[in-house]
Amino acid sequence: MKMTFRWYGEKFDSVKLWQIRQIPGMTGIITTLYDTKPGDEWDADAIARMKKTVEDAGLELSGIESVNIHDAIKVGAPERDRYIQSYMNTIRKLGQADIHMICYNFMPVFDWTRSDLAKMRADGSTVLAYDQEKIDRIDPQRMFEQIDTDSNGFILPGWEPERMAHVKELFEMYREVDEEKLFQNLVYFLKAIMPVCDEYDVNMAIHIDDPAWSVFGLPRIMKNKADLHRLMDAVPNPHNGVTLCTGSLSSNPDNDIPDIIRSLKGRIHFAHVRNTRHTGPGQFEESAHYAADGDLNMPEIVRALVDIGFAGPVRPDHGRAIWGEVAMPGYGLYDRALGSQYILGLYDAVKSERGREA
Ligand code: DNO
Repeated sequence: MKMTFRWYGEKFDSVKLWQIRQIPGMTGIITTLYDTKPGDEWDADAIARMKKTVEDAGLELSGIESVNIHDAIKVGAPERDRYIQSYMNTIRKLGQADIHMICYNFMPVFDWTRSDLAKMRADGSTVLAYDQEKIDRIDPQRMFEQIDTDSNGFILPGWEPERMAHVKELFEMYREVDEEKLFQNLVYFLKAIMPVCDEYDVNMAIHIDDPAWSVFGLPRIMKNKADLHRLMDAVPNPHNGVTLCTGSLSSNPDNDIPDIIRSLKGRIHFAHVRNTRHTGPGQFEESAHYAADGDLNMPEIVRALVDIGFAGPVRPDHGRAIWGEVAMPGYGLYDRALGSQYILGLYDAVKSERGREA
């Protein structure tokens, strides 16, 4: 596995590439053209500049998170073919630039959802948290306003103000879309783009729904092992794969993450590794990556990734806000740097164990 760090670009991120470079074992960057909107066709020069910036800092551009999908594709609107065409053009340009992994999600309206962006812990650090009861009491438009106000002046991924200005219309678009329709629209999209992915060897890696259940009555289709396998089987091309996000899967404690990892051998193209702590039914908070700080069996998760021979990019996922850092919630430097070292420590331990067994 290759250790990577998510970075939003010079204009949008408080973290600098030179800082990321100094994290031991860090080889790559996961980034995006953060000022593109879902549906935009990416510009080849902008891709080249983004890549050069990363490489000039001594790092590799290991993949894109995300090339977001236009809602017309998700709802199966008549204009979807036009948007699929422009998505294919973007894939082509990324492939030509030697970028071979795209993370995306197929969640309606909202990307990930949290009720709290800065929940205070006993140690004075703050974390992202989710409480279904709070979500049930809030109107989606208010939810966006709250997220926008609490995000330290940063635009959060998937919560672009331009889209959120139309929350009501977006909900309207999804009125007739149930889980089955959404799934069929995803399959339609993937079948259409697979020939370009084959030609340019680009891996598509769908992100798990976060949290892994329906929010605001909207359909969610990437929630568990069965959902993932249904999609892998519906489009059996190896370029159709998964972003194995441990935090999102763990929102539902019934998900056995090491088992899911082992069952997806060859189809995991990207891994987000983080830990969460359940505080009640439908309630969790993100914790430090260190296993004992949360509920996840982190050593077993890393062991499962080694077992399936996972060689793709992995990144520490959301970190706590610590040491007074002001950053995009979840995306500061310090705790993610700590997280990466913990994951690498587990990885080294598993590898050396294996060496002794061999
Ligand atoms: C949140 C992220 C998501 C993720 C997208 C992938 O912090 O995990 O925004 O990047 O769902 O498209």
